Amino acid sequence: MHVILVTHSCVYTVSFYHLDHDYNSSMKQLDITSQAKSKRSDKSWYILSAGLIISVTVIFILDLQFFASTNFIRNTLNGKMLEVLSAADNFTNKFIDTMKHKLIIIDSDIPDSGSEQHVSDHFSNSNHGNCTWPPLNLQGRTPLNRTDIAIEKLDQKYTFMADGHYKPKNCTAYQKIAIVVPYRDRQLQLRIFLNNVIPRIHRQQLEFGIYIVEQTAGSLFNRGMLSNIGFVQAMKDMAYDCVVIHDLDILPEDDRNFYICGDNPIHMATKVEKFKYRVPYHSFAGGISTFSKKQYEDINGFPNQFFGWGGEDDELFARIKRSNYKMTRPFDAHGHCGSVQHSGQRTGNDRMKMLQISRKIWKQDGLTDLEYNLVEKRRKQLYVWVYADINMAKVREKLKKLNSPSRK
Ligand code: BGN
Repeated sequence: MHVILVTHSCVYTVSFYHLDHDYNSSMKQLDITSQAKSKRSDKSWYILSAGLIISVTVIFILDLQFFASTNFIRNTLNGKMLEVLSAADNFTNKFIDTMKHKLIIIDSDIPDSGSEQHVSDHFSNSNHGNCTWPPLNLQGRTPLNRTDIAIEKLDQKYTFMADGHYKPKNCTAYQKIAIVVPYRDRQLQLRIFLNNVIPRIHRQQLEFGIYIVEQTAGSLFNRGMLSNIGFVQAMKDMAYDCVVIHDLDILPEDDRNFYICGDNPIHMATKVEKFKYRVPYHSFAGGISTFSKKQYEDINGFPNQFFGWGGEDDELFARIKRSNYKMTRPFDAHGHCGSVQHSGQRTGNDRMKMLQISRKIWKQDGLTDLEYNLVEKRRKQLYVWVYADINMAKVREKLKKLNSPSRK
């Protein structure tokens, strides 16, 4: 952090000095009078000091923001001080805006070392549309809207959507995005999801389709498999550039956290409210993550074998690494996500064991062996409802074969 700050300060000072130096040399070439020269060199001190003052102020504000993010200080500060810090946070957000093309690559070989290992430009795919990018009407960080609004009212609010799809009218979007949401029995959260996510992606001027992938009653909830089903069903509809696997209850609070794909998968749910706006652990890949079609196919999608809560996102992170991708995260200040409370899910009791087995069978367990029964696919105004039946006994039967000693 401080290396960056000191570099900043040097760059400012040196550039101010150079500005002045260039000015002086051009004056020399014009052969101006010595009086004018001495006036100019007096001025150079002003410019140099101004440079230093600006640098020190920027360092101070960035430092405030840095200290605000450390637990110790956060826990010991009272409300007043937090107000000051949040003002500093806002200032930094604006300052950091100039860096919005950057993502941070997580180096999973260095656990718990913080995420700021490398900064990469993720826009190398040149096949972009002609809508202004980055979009001009972003609102930065705004709180979630938690009001429960009836679906009919939401339909009236978002008339720009039809058949669960939106396409900018006057330009071609930067990317076409499929939002895939594994779902079961959470109608209130669904309405809040739609009322927050739709306007945010709309402001990002992206073309998008929303797929709510619901699992029939019977088997334990399988987030991984529902994600794979959503991926397949979305790609059947059109050539999406990017698929976003999105939890229903984790919602971005910042427009600058873009629903897009890059050269590497992107983990968008960096700082989630329910984890006190901190990354819960270094390789956390849950909540919201984005993949280009190729990336999702290269990692063989999510595992199908994780039934019940937990573990499938850890296996996802491992797949990304095994496929020589690096998970990336939005710039620190942009990754805030709110969470919408709901009652707990049944945990997957064998998830530790599954994580072990998956290391060996991941190439056979995922998109490549996906089997399900599509009960219904219905296009509503705000989303495509995919209703799928997953037969746990049958899926687990496959695991026995994949994991049999003769195949090791
Ligand atoms: C982890 C879960 C993740 C979950 C995060 C955050 C497991 C695997 C066994 C260690 N992983 O503990 O799936 O996203 O918590 O809630 O349970």
